[in-house]
Amino acid sequence: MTTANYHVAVVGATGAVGQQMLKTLEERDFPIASLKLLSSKRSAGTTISFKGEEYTVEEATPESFEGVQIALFSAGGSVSKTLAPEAVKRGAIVVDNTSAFRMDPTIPLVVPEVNEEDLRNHNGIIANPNCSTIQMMVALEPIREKYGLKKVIVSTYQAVSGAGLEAIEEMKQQTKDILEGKDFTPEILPVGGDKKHYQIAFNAIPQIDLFQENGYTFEEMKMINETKKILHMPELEVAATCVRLPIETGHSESVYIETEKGGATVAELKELLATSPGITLQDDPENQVYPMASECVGKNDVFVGRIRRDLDRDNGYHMWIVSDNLLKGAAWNSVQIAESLVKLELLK
Ligand code: L14
Repeated sequence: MTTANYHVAVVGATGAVGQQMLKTLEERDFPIASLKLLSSKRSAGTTISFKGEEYTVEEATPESFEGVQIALFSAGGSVSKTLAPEAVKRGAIVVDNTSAFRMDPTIPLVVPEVNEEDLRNHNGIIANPNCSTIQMMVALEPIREKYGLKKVIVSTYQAVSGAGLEAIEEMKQQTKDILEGKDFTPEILPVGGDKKHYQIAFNAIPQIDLFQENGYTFEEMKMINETKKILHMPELEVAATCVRLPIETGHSESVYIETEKGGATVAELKELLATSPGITLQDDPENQVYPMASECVGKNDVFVGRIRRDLDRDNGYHMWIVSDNLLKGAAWNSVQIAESLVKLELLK
């Protein structure tokens, strides 16, 4: 391990993910020589405290990245598209938490527990996968490695914080308005940029991100395509249905898989997952032990439970996978990538 300290920038520092990035950098005691907090013009001027010091958030411009060695981006796809190449031009490595570069074949898409070695092929930008994809990858990789994987069918139960601080506010205000019998007008969810908006309080909305021509949403296609890329399995059969629930933070997933080799018992899968990196097994039906969104908030691990053998197929399994979408789904995975870059001596 080197003992160097690094010049770090966080782009989108005032956002839901940016705030968790700062908290995570602090907690992990990432070796920081200097820290720049950047944002859109709108949030510039805000002050944020980090390790007891006050920082003023500056508007991100190409020149902001002079002297920066590692930049964590989470300010939306268009900011990443324009500014990430500018940061790289100035010598920084970018860890990008948007969908801007994830499917670019020249850019590694990394979950450190799964494909850390892909970092070695980077050209300046590293993509952080979608939150729902990340937690599923951590749980499935040990099973893929030992038993092979043929098919994955996932349905998600996603929290609103992935859509940002304004979406959280909308859910809370709506809940209050409904309980008080007041009128309200949905303005953000399911997707800020789409034509219609629907009630999220006391509801379940089967749309996350925009619809694609094939009838799947972009969030569903992200899960499908990113899974194949991270596992290096273009032939893997994957289907996804992504649903938004009125939960502030913590994504849950009902996942059905078919393994290549059949016959593993539930006890064997439990033992495997309990001893795999980044996973906490919570699976004891007799004592009503299973993962829940409300319990995962603030924790870095992926929680797995409800593991059952399919009743009709001896290579089919069902499970419930839960994680904090702002941490392992975003901020922690990004900081973990930064730690991996240091460990692999890829950060100059
Ligand atoms: O692809 O609305 O990084 O919850 C993650 C969360 C996009 C939208 C991504 C949401 C996103 C999303």
